[in-house]
Amino acid sequence: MSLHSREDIRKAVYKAVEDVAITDVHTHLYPPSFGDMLLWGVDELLNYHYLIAETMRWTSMPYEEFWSMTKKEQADMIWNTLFVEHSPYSEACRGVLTALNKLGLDTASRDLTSYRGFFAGMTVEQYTDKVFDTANIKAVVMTNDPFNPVEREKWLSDLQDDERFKAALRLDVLLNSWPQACLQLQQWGYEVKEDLSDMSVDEIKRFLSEWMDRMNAVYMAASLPYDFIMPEDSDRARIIEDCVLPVAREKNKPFAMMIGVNRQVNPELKDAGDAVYKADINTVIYLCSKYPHNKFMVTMLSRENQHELAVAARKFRNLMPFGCWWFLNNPSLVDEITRMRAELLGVSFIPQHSDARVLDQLIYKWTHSRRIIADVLVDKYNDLRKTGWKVKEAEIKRDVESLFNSNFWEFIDRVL
Ligand code: RAT
Ligand code: ZN
Repeated sequence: MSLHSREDIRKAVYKAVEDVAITDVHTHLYPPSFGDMLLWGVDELLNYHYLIAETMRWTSMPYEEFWSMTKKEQADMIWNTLFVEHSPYSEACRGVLTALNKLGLDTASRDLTSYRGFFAGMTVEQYTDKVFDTANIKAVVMTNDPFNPVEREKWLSDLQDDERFKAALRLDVLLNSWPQACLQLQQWGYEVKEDLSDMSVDEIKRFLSEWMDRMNAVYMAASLPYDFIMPEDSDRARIIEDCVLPVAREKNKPFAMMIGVNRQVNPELKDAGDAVYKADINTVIYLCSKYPHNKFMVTMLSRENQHELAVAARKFRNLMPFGCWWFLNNPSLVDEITRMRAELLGVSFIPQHSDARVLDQLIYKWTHSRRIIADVLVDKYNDLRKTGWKVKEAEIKRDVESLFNSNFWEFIDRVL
């Protein structure tokens, strides 16, 4: 059926975006079988590091004092500071309210105790089903760190499989702290030396290959600083070129690079202490052009890098830009970045990931993102309509499915 007015298009786009079952390509979630590693419930929602940073702006309490409080006390303080004493319209605050509202709780009551009661009455398994259902999510990709001792034990034990949770092998320790990773690998029996001899390179490849298989990982990933430069004479560059990329190619899986963090500008804030600075797109260009048979998923943290990343993706079919990451996951920036990507790349990108650290965040991050992306698409299809092109409902559905789900899976499976 073709659509003859902006209003017809709006309805069709909103419906397609509402109905599409999403693959969320980057989160920090785990299945219920990972026990305490899966965070959920209102106290965790309030203790999100985005909200901790916002709370600390209002107090002169020493940071250690905040960290020594119980999780419930911290949540109380965050609630009072950001929701009671001031209006909660920052994106991270609004998100808490969207999640509670979609779960059927009365946000008008402002009654934190009653919200706590709601979560206390549910098992994590029931709640996981409810969140996937409410947010209409098909699958989420986790962040799986083999150097985290708690996580490592989970993978070495007899895990129950949950098809909704896909693994991604996270390599931050290997790439950003090689001496520490080297010691750890030695303790696990890999014959590696700090000087990265040929034997060490083979052993790192063995480690990567074993863990890709053990996790059945859909990609390898790392968060990289703003001064990540390649080519470069460094341990990180050598490990990427000699170990990560050969294994990624052999397994035909992407290497996901999340570039632009300015780490721990305020260490007292812990997870909330990282900032952003613009990175060098030429590093991405170097990798994509030197390794045309490797696939790269890339998200960059600085707003300044977004245009050049989209242009780079026009040049390299082995480059898939994804998501509006962390400080970019705000309505005004998601709108701007999605519009620009649509204009430069058409349908061939992954507009968003949630980065959810707390299960409940899937609900709000996707409610907010679906709406903004839908509004961009309405404008784009309406522009097409004005040229005389027949805008068809089935084709809108097809494109929406690509953006929110299948572009990722096709990229994962594609052989270059
Ligand atoms: O977005 C975040 O929550 C950050 O703290 C990071 O986890 C970032 O997304 C990352 O994956 O390194
Ligand atoms: Zn993340």
